[in-house]
Amino acid sequence: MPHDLSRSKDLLERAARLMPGGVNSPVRAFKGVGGTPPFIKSAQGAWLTDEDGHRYVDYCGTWGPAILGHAHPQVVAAICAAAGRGTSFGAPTAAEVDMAEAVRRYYPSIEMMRMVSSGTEACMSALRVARGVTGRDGIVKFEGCYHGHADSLLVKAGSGLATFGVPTSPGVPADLAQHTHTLAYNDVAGLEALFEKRGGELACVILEPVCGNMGCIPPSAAFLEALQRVTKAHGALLIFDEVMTGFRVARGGAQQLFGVDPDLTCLGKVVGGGLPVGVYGGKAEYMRQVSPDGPIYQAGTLSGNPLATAAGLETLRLLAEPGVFEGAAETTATIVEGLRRLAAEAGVAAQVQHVGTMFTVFFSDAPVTDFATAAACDHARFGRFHGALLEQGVYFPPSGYEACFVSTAHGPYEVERTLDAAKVALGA
Ligand code: KE4
Repeated sequence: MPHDLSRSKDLLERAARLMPGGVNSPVRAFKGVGGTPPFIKSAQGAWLTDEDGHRYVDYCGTWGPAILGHAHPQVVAAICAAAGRGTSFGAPTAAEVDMAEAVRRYYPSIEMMRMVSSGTEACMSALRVARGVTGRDGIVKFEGCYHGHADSLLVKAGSGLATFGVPTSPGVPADLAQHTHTLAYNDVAGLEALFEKRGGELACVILEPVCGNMGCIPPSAAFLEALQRVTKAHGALLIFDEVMTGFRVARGGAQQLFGVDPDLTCLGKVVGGGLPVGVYGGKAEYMRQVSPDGPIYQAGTLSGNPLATAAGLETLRLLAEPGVFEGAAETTATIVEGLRRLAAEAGVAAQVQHVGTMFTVFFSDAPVTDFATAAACDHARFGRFHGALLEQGVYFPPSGYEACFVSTAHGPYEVERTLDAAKVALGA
């Protein structure tokens, strides 16, 4: 008996008259899995509550930020205290210095940085720095990787676009898109050939160092080695888009996990503790080219906003405590092992791929290593799996091209509820 979503249905009808798809970000519309998206009324710890009173163990984690769970009391208190001192000044604050010093401690490669208000802004600005310092227009990205919706990056983007099967977005000027070269993730030969042919034109390579926007896909060691080698050999910058992987695959992100020293890094999500924050930064020689020190322009009214900075600072402070991240990573491993066991027992072809506190269930009989193999998975089955989980109070991200996120608030009870629901949903 499908659970009653009357209030959500009514709200969706009203919303759809005023917002495309009735949502403020496409993937929230559930087009990738079907059905009515529950409108969420509140969230606490690992749990969501929708407008019809249904509760769900949450694995969307607001797409990554909620690593401490929802409405963590100390994060909420920090936001409230900041709000009482004023929500925005448009002037420098001590908290921004504290935030930059905290980010630097976690990411030694980020010698200098700039705070912005979203991952899109961070990636867009990092591209501009790479193009500005090299004087080159060409960029390289990988099919299925998503770096926000800046024009140059909406070329075979993953995530929402992949769900809609739209390889490029209308509205992106062709003479801009031509500068974006798209390769297959983990394609070492393709990367080497492109640089052999066009190395002198390429400003940078940008990638998700562990993919999350076509599901959770780790890089091969050979791919990571080639990325560092060819960018250095041809004077192009290596940009790690760690908006999702930052503080998720390790406290210090994929660059800590894999021992890579990228030229530029983008952060978002966790770094803002659920409020709008992005960060881009890297080697000082490059970042000193950014206005007002240098000629590369970038600005933002709410950049370094006191509330977002307070939420981010408190999140990073709590995450630094020994055992906090490790606990969420251990919980993730327990869930992943349980899902693998249940799929095997049910005779279901599934790859459960995970790194740190993020994982994806791919319905495929072979490991998923790039966009082509992600697209070849049984996404109709994922839609049935997702719907059956939702009916039983477990909320996975509404697309087979996304990653599930585990928080420090997920405990044994949430794991038990999740695996019990998955046992049923694997038969859907
Ligand atoms: P935002 O502009 O959405 O803050 O960040 C863009 C972005 C950049 N880089 C990576 C690796 C990202 O994952 C994202 C955004 N992630 C998606 C989830 N796949 C956000 C969810 C959505 O689009 O609604």
